[in-house]
Amino acid sequence: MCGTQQVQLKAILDEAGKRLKEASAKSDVEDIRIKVLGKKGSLTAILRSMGSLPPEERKELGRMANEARAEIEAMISARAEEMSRLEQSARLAGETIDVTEPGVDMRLGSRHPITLTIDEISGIFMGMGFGIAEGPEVETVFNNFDALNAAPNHPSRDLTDTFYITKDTLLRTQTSPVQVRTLMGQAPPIKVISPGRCFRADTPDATHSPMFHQVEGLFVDEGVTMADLKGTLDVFAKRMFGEGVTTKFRPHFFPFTEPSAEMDMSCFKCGGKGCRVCKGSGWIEILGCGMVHPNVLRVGGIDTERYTGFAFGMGVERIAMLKHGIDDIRLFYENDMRFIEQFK
Ligand code: 2U9
Repeated sequence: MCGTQQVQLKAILDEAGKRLKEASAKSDVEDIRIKVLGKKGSLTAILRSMGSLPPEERKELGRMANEARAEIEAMISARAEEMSRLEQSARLAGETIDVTEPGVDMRLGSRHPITLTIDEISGIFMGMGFGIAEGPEVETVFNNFDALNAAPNHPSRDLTDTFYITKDTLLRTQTSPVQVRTLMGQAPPIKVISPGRCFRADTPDATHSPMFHQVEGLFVDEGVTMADLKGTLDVFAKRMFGEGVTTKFRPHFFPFTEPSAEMDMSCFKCGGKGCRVCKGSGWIEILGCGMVHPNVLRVGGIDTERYTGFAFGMGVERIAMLKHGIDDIRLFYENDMRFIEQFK
């Protein structure tokens, strides 16, 4: 009986040693501990079976079993420690960062050519003392038409030309209502430009879009004359298109200004000789302007005997198209990065 158990003890010891060597994770080591030393383990079974042995044999086998147990426990804890070390170094190797690897390429965007053009125009007028005024894109019919001296039957008021929201509100057709708000909200001197988005019921083609941008300007003070208007807008044309350009003014009609004019500049491409850009004429029309109509000044409660003012308006897309040689307005709204990125 005792001999058999001694053989079994040796087998358990050898088996435990072999399996511990083969273990590849800490959990394998724990499995071996349970199978040998656990409640139902193989060594525990031998210790339990000793009760039936005569006292001499029991003592001898007990000593051997305890030695085997101590040996197995030592093997287990040595192997468990080794496994911990191996697992930790494997984890650290997995977490290693290669600081020499190239970083992730961050794609930088660029400002839209319309934004760049508005910024450039604004910068020029700010340099001449103009502030920037902004206002809502949904406006009242009063601010958009009535306050600007537009006759009740003016064609731009038509349902087919303007996007109405209700009978009394609409998408602004120009940024003038921003200056109406400024006129009604503050006393002269007033010197502002209003850049922003405008809307007209136009069918899109190479030169028309139902959504477009304008920069308008307004200067009201004592003694403001047509000479101030011409000087200011001539400086603008030179700063925007080159010091070599000259300007001329042709009479025109707007309900909100009197007298009114359109300003042409000499062609910045050919110097006035005539080319594709100026369509052979040597001149390019760039904006509309005029002396603010007294009826409009009166809406702002301004004393028209004491104050006068000039105003102007330009289409941002047109300026950008001229400056960069763009032949189709729709390119601005397609968001093709190959187009937009050229204007950084
Ligand atoms: C107030 C008084 C007067 C703004 C002006 C123009 C002339 C003009 C057009 C240019 C091209 C519109 O985008 S476009 O089609 N605008 O020619 N705008 S004077 O006059 C004002 C504005 C506000 C209170």
